Amino acid sequence: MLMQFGESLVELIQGDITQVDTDAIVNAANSQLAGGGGVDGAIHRAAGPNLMQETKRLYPEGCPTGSAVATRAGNMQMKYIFHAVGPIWRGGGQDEEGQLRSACIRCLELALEHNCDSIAFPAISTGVYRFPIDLAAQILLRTIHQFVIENQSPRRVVVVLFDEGSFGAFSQVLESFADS
Ligand code: AR6
Repeated sequence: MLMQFGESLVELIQGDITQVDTDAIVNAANSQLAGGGGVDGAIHRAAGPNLMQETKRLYPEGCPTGSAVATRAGNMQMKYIFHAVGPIWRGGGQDEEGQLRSACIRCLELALEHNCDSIAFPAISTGVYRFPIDLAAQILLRTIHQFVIENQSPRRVVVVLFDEGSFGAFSQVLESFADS
């Protein structure tokens, strides 16, 4: 599914983010940047052990929740990985929405800083961290919309959904942009 946001094209696909052809991909990391399962595990497996070495060297203190840091992409074809730390869902009263938004904004800023014309996001926080998928879709897509309208960049934003349910939730939210 495709939609034009100003000068930028936003694309939803179902698949594996390690296989996309964008300049940068976003990882759903933890604040220790310690690696783990889910999309983080898949990215580290595809990138190889150099990724963990580089991450530890550049960011020994990790990365705060609601932010993101950049590394190269090891054995993968993209230029960068932006390691975003989304919030753990604790019911919504602990600024989880604001933290998801700021992690997403930081990734888009990193794309600008590193001259990336294209970036791919996974559904940050919606796996192990249990953020509700519909709310996550609204936050991610609204944040992307606002950022690309204001900055005319990145020109291509791909959101990669791993499973059919997530793809359906994001598709519904993206469709609602067509009516607004
Ligand atoms: N490509 C795209 N999306 C994927 C892939 C993939 N290869 N694999 C899983 N997903 P999660 P979180 C989807 O749990 O909730 C890790 O252990 C998945 O289906 O990966 O932010 C980290 O180290 C879900 O929709 O990330 C942290 O400790 C989405 O990616 C913690 O989990 C996010 O699920 C972060 O939890």
